[in-house]
Amino acid sequence: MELEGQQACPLFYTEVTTGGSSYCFSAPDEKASWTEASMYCLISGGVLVVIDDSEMETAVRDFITSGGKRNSGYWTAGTDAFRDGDWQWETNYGSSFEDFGYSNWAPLFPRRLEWTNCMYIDTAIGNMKWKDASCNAQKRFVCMGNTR
Ligand SMILES: [Ca+2]
Repeated sequence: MELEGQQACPLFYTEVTTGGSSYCFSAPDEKASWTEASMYCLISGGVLVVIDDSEMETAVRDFITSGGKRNSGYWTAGTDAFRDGDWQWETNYGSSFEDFGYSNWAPLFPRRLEWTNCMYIDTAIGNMKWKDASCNAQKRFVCMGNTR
């Protein structure tokens, strides 16, 4: 957590700079369902993380790794709850959705099952690939805040 300087991120968010871009991330030390995680991010002043490209994914990975929070899964804003197999990011505080422009699924994922509708980053495997799971599963999560 960065408390010095201009405080570029919301309170309790950490600024991560990768490739000239800055991001604000937060990962509470607890687990929640996907919907609970989304609400938690809203209340804390952010949203579940959206991964637009490989550079941003690197920033998310660096953040997770720097926290020493490996061997877990982290919810992102990715979901195919509306149409199975049609993966989208929840954006604008749940009011709109955008198609995945970039993805990094683990081999054999997503499984395209009606009951696995939320996307998480699996840190149990070293390269942090993406997987789908039941949205009711309890996982850690990464919130993204706006940089000021
Ligand atoms: Ca699904």
